[in-house]
Amino acid sequence: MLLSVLSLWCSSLLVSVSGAGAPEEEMKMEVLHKPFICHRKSKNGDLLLLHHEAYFENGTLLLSSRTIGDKQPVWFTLGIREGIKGWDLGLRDMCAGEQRKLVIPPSLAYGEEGKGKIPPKTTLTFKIELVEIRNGPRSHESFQEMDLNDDWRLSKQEVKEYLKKEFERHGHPPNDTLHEEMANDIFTREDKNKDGFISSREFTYKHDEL
Ligand SMILES: *[C@@H]1O[C@H](CO)[C@@H](O)[C@H](O)[C@H]1NC(C)=O
Ligand SMILES: *[C@@H]1O[C@H](CO)[C@@H](O)[C@H](O)[C@H]1NC(C)=O
Ligand SMILES: [Ca+2]
Ligand SMILES: [Ca+2]
Repeated sequence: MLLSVLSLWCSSLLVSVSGAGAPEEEMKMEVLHKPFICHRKSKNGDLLLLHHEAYFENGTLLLSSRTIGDKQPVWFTLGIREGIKGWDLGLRDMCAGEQRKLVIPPSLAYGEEGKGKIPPKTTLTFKIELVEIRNGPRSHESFQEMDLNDDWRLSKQEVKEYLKKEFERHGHPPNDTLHEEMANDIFTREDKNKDGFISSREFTYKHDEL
């Protein structure tokens, strides 16, 4: 009883949120498999390693990451419009090991024009398997890891420390001259207001893509 009331409430909410007119423009998401254990759920800024298959509405397979290129899953950064809008919306709060089906209308995919083999106004169905989630380079967690004195801004020294650690983690000997050069380069690009620090805001927002 409670459940049916809840789902009724949710679906009416959905309709009111999606707004006037075009209910056919809504994306449909279905969970095909939910793993038993879920340590964390995907959020914007995360790096997602995933397999994907895309189908046309008539059921024809458009492409599959399992058969193209090196047949490996691909990395995708969530929430920065790296791919189509439908992916940014449909791959949130997802667990590693989870499988989803997304039916994505053209407005959230390749639109009125289409692209390559995708005709104009195409609804695409994706089957996505999320293999792994990692902190994106622009994530809150990465910032906190770099901000050694917790003052919510990164000094050049903190950036150099981070570069040194990253080098060691990947088996390269640290190189002060090189880290200094890299840090200078990073500050030239990222320290927008030239106050000598990269603020959490300067760090988090990708400047061109949003
Ligand atoms: C299915 O639709 C796509 C896109 O419109 C088209 O390229 C493909 O030939 C169709 N396949 C069949 C079997 O009709
Ligand atoms: C350190 O980096 C500098 C600048 O890139 C380079 O010229 C130098 O050869 C490097 N030193 C070592 C020991 O790798
Ligand atoms: Ca700091
Ligand atoms: Ca700054």
